[in-house]
Amino acid sequence: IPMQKLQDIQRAMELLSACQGPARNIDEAAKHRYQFWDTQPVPKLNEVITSHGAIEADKESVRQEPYSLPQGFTWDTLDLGNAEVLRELYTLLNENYVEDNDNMFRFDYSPEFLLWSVWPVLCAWWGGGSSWAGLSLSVHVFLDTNWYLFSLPALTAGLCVPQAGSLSGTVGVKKMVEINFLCVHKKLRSKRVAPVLIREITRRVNLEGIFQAVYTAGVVLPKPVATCRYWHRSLNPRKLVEVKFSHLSRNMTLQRTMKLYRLPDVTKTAGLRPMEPRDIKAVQELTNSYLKQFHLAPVMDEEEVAHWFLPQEHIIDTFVVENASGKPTDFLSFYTLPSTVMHHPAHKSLKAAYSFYNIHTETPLLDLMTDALILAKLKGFDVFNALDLMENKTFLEKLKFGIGDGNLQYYLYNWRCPGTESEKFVIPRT
Ligand code: MYA
Repeated sequence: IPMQKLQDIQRAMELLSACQGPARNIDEAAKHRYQFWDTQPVPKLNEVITSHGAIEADKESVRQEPYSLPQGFTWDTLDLGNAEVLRELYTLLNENYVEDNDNMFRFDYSPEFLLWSVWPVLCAWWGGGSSWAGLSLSVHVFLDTNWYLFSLPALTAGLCVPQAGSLSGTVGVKKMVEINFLCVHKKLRSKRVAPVLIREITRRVNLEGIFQAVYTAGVVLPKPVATCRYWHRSLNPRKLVEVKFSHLSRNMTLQRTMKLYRLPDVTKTAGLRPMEPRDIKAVQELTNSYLKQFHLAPVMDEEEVAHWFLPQEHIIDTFVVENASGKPTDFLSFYTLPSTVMHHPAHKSLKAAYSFYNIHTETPLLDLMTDALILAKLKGFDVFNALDLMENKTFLEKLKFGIGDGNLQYYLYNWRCPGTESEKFVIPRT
């Protein structure tokens, strides 16, 4: 093939990759032109970072008017205390939110889970608790009728980030928001709507005097601060094979696979019991002191600990280990996030447990996580998922987790700091 032709093909492929949306890996990202992200206070992909700190100074004056939208669209503030509104948010996400690479499964966040997950907005900024006043930070757009198109709730996170100095040096606490649930209706994709949503949420967050954010994405944007990978532990191998979530390995029959993943019927750690309100203080102390060893981690007050960890059926499970003198010394937690099985005649839903925070001081982590698997199995989950962050790499293979096929990239908005390994990193997502 003549050289000119090769160059034309290469150029065409580059253009194609730019049109195909954001990059899924670093090689694609190197060729992608970030029309929007290049205008934002985030480090460039090829930037070598040795310093720590804000990329742009806190704004003294923030634009007061919302960003303009095409005709027929208006910004709307959701009252998630209204069951009907909550249902509409649920439907939007249920039909349009994140899918796996092969478009076989799509997250199916339950309405109750969404309330749990977007809660920090309510209390952290408005002290609103039951009044739901904080929901003005949820950004939605809808067309003439009540048809919701986009959502982008913001959550707060008091995040412990390394300040000036080395990553392992002195740490400071920076107040930032956590952004999640960015979603554009399938019919409106690739029309540059996402940048408008991101600009608007940034403006609203800035109005609250906050100028940093943390978020994750499956795609590569400028510039990840850490890269994590999901691992999956089969609990119900028959169903996982039937829905093609997993495949039988070579030389394995279904019977042998089921035997391989079999778990005991009872947990092994003495003193393991569901967390109760009387444990809040102890769980807070355990969490904050354990998390200090990591480069980037949240700092939680008692109210946040109560919210994130007190068990709620079909949302969050937390079990503490109580020692002989009645003191909680360790705990495990996992949340419930099913996925819709998109194309199977019989199975419509995959019940997945996601590892949340697992804090150990006296019980070996391996024992704690074995019990997490047993409990998840007893509760009818099909699969137990965990990221390879914190100390998770020490148990993933031993407990027969298999590696997943996509990375989860972690980002900081308007904060420059060197990247960190997943082991030094904590923020399991919901
Ligand atoms: S991650 C979950 C994201 N949601 C989904 O994957 C659900 C299914 N997909 C969709 O709904 C759409 O495809 C989305 C993009 C909405 C993702 N994060 O409108 P477009 C850039 C950030 O034409 P669409 C989560 O929720 C892309 O590179 N940017 O594209 C965390 C391009 O920019 P550039 C993304 O496909 C969200 C531009 O958008 C993402 O119709 C954190 C194209 O826009 C992504 N996941 O819509 C948000 N995907 O030209 C950032 C694509 O530069 C928060 N793009 O390449 C930042 C902090 C804000 C607060 C700051 C406060 C201080």
